Amino acid sequence: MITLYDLVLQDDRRPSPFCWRAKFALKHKGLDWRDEPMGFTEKQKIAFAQSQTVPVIHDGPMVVKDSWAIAGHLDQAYPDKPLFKDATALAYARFASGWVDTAVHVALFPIIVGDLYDRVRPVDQPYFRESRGKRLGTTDFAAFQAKAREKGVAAFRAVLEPARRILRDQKFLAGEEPAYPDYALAGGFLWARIASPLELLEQDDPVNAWRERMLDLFDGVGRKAKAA
Ligand SMILES: N[C@@H](CCC(=O)N[C@@H](CS)C(=O)NCC(=O)O)C(=O)O
Repeated sequence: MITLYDLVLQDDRRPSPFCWRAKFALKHKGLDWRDEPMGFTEKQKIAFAQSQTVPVIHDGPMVVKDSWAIAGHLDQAYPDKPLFKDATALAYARFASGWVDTAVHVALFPIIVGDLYDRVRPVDQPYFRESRGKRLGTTDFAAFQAKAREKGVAAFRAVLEPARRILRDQKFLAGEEPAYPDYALAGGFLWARIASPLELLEQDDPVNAWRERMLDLFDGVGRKAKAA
């Protein structure tokens, strides 16, 4: 059985967008796994993988860290129901993941950071304050978030335009069926949903309809996850 090390917040909330990529990849392939929750200050749990971040998976003798490497491992070890059908699908998935990492997450983090901090386990809050405080230049995350939202929600919606253009014409980023580009973007939305009650999208946004489809996928694994 595969073990997935997954970031945990208060009340067993599991927000990590990268862990969601791994979970969707496992579901896509119809693979079962066992979750091992890891708080921000429990890095000793993943020391065996020489990793400071999750996801990490333990799959028999194989230890794999990093969501992208995990997707590649799963396709190699379990060729059925490929995540990447061909070189074009692989390139598109890489592009979409890179776009989510560098544009979508970057636009999202400032507008949810205060809510996220409130849901970090108290034992992990000093670590979060110190590490994210350095990144943002302040530890007053509530004030930072309030200021960021003044322009940040509109900016976040604008960042989604490339996805919106595709989703006007087709059900998923990958076509009629979801694939890794969808999982990468859905990970970002699950991060937000689990960390913050902020309503990110307008009702009539095609991205909103897509997000609903993504929440329903695989027996509603995303929808059933504890939200903010
Ligand atoms: N490139 C990595 C990024 C993983 C990552 O940043 N994970 C975050 C959770 S979303 C983490 O483990 N952070 C631990 C920390 O900040 O100490 C991947 O794709 O797996």
